[in-house]
Amino acid sequence: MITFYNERHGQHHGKAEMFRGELVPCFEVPSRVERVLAELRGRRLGAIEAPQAFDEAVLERVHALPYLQFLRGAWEEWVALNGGNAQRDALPSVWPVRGHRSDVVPQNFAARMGLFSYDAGTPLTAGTWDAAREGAWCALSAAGRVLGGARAAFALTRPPGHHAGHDFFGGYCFINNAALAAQALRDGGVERVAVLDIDYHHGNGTQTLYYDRADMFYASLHGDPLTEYPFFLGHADETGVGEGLGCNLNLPLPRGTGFPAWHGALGQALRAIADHGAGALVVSLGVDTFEGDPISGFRLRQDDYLRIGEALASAGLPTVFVFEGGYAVSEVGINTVNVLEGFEQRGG
Ligand code: SP5
Ligand code: ZN
Repeated sequence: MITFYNERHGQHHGKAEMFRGELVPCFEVPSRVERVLAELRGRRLGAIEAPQAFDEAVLERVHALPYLQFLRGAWEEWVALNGGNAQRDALPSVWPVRGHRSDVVPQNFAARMGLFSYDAGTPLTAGTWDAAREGAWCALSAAGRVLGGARAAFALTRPPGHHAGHDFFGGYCFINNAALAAQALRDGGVERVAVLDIDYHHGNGTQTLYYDRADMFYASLHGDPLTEYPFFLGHADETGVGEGLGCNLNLPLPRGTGFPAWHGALGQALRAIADHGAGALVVSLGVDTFEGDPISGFRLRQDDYLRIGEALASAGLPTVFVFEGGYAVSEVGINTVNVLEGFEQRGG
C-alpha cells in the first residue's frame, strides 16, 4: 500500500493543553507519526511518497472560507499582539454559547479564536497551518491514488482531522482530512462514499459536515460521549437529518470495552456500509482504542489491529486510510501498521 507522508507535520508541535485546571504536555506529539513511519519502513509495507500540492481553494469543499482565512493568518496575528507570544502557543479560552452571537466576527483575536474552536486542548503553533495544509494534501493524494485504481492508500499525517468541522477546530484537529478525502472521492465520480471512524473518540467534525447528506454515510465506533470526549455529540440516536436521514450510524461503547464487543460493533458498521451501497471507503484510522493509550478507555491489544485490517478488507471497497489519534507513542507504529498489514494480507 502506498503511503503519503506529511514531511511538514513536525512544524505543528504544541507545548501544552488544558486539563483539569492545569496546562499538561500535549499528547498529540510529532514522534507519533515518526513511529508509524519507522514501522512502515521496517515492515516494507510499500512506497512512501510526498503528497502532490493542490490549490488551497480545494479546502473550501469542506471548510468555510472565513475559518480558513483565520487559520492561515492566526500565527502572525498572535505574534503581532505581543512579541513574547512567539515563544508561546495560542490556546482558546472563551467561546460563544447558546443565546450568544456567532454571526458577528469579533475583532479581538482571542474572541475570534474562540468563535472558530470548541476546546482548550488544541494549541495553535507557528507551523500549524503549514503542517495541516500539507496533511490535507496527503489525504487528497491518497484519494487520488484510489480514484486512479489503487485498492488502498494511506495518508500518514498530523495534526489529525476528524474533530474539525466546517468552521471550527478542536480535539487536536484543524483540517478534516478524512472529510476532504471523502469529498474528493465524490468529486472523482464515486456516487456514495462511506466514512468509517474507528478512532476512540467520536468524529464530531466529520459527522456534522455530512449530517444532511445522502451521498456520505458516516459510521463511528467510539467511547460513549456520556463519559468520553467530545461529550456533546456521538449518541446512538443521531441518525442524520433531511436527505441524510439514516446515513449516520453511531455505535457508542462504554469505557472498558474489549475487542470481542468492539469487533461485533465493527461488523455492524460494515454491514450498514454495505447496505448503503457505498462505492468507496474512507477509514479514520485512530489507534487510541489500544489498552495502553494514556487518554482513552478501550482495551484493544496489538494483534487485534491485524484482525481489524482483515475485517476492513472484507468490505471489498477501494479504501483511503487517514491517520487520526493514538497516543501510546511506543506502540502507535505497530498498532497502525498492523491494521494496514491485516488489510493487505486479506487480499481484495
Ligand atoms: C484526534 C483525537 O484523538 N483527539 C482527541 C482529543 C482529546 N482531547 C481531550 C483529552 C483529555 C485528556 N485527558 C487526560 C487524561 C490524563 N490521564
Ligand atoms: Zn481519538
